[in-house]
Amino acid sequence: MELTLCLIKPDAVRRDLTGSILFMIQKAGLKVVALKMVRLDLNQAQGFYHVHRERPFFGELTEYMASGPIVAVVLAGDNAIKRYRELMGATDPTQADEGTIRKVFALSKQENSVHGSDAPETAAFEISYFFNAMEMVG
Ligand code: IDP
Ligand code: MG
Repeated sequence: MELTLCLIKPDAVRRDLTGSILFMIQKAGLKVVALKMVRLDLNQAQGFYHVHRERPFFGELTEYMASGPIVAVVLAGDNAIKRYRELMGATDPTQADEGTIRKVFALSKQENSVHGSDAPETAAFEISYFFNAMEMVG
């Protein structure tokens, strides 16, 4: 059993796609073990994406992530990190496979509707960024 962090990003929450995205995730067999809606301020968005701080899109990305509420979700399952990344699709929705969340919902490479952890170490950091132990069910 593995854990991964999903974020439903501001573009998707704004368009009332939270339920549709959670439906796709649950239909794929990933289990929701923690969930909350939050609004990050700019500092919090910068902290979450600190690995990208040298990238040219860092300023725009963090402003976008702080532009409205997001939904943070911890997903559990066998091989959950890889399975959820496959379900999300490529970062750029024009490159994403048919049937993936980003292919169906994303607006652009930046406003791509969802985040997913990419490795066990990043998943541990990202989950702890949003949730404490009491907020996660077993
Ligand atoms: P990922 O979300 O598919 O793991 P990353 O490379 O980790 O992609 O980038 C983090 C986020 O930064 C992306 O989901 C997207 O919102 C944004 N991003 C990545 N590359 C670009 C870009 O070239 N232009 C604008 N935004 C980008
Ligand atoms: Mg990433």
